[in-house]
Amino acid sequence: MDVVSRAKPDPRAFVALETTLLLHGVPSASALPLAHELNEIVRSAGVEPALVGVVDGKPTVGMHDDELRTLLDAPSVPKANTANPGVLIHRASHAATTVSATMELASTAGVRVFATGGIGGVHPGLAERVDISADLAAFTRFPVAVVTSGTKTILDIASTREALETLGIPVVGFQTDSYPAFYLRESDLSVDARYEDVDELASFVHAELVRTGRGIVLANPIPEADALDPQEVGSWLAQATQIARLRGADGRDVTPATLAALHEVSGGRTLEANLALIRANTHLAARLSKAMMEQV
Ligand code: PSU
Ligand code: MN
Repeated sequence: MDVVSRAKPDPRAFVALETTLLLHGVPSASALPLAHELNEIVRSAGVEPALVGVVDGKPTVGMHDDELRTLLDAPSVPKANTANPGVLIHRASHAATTVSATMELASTAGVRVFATGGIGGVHPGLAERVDISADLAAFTRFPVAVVTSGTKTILDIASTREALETLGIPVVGFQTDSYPAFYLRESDLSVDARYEDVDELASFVHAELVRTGRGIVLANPIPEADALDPQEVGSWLAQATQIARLRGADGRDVTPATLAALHEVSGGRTLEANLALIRANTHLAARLSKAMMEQV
């Protein structure tokens, strides 16, 4: 694939960041400050950020600030998983890339580490049919380690964990035995292995990417101080799911609509937690990328 890659000269010195969480996951006022903050977090660890998205039909790894502003100012930017970037590129459209499409573009550019908030997964049935994120299959195809606070609490986390298992995707926990549940540090599900320090993790990630040529889920629990109360999350989620359904959210809109409704009914508490976990994941991804560079 032809990608505009600015992750040069050494793509291993870059950490990929995605545009969907900026354009569809947080309120528009939070997007630019968050992007700048994430860039700083990555740079302070001694590596470089590479924001991934599609600008005027050009798949881009390492978007400039003015390109991000162009997307933020556009009236609406389609969300792209691995199914639709081709059409959007062909039509010279912009696109915000989800985890799956970001993994594809990052791996094409040779970037090996990527930070997001929470990967997609199996939805609990907002519609009366199965809805499984394209993120899961992307791990079987693209050699990128994705730092994530587990699976978004809006999803069926147990079924998502099973799907990861079925697809044979390695799920490793950073300083945790439990598969994290986004706003919550723990679920009653486990990871395949626990790593205690970044150097040890870097050595495993490098070896595994080389061994398989496929992706890795690096589960990093939300910082303790930012984790939310499970009971509160449960009641907000019931309301938010209702609201998203009433608003007619369907297909690719389900995740953004549910997140937005949650931010509303929680009076911004879920947004604060979401921002905190994205920052923490970005910090870990940057440290990991730095450690991987130093090992080879
Ligand atoms: N993490 C967040 N907020 C988000 C996402 C991740 O904290 O909005 C995005 C990612 O782009 C992920 C997408 O790939 O949600 C999943 O969407 P879907 O369920 O439609 O696959
Ligand atoms: Mn879906």
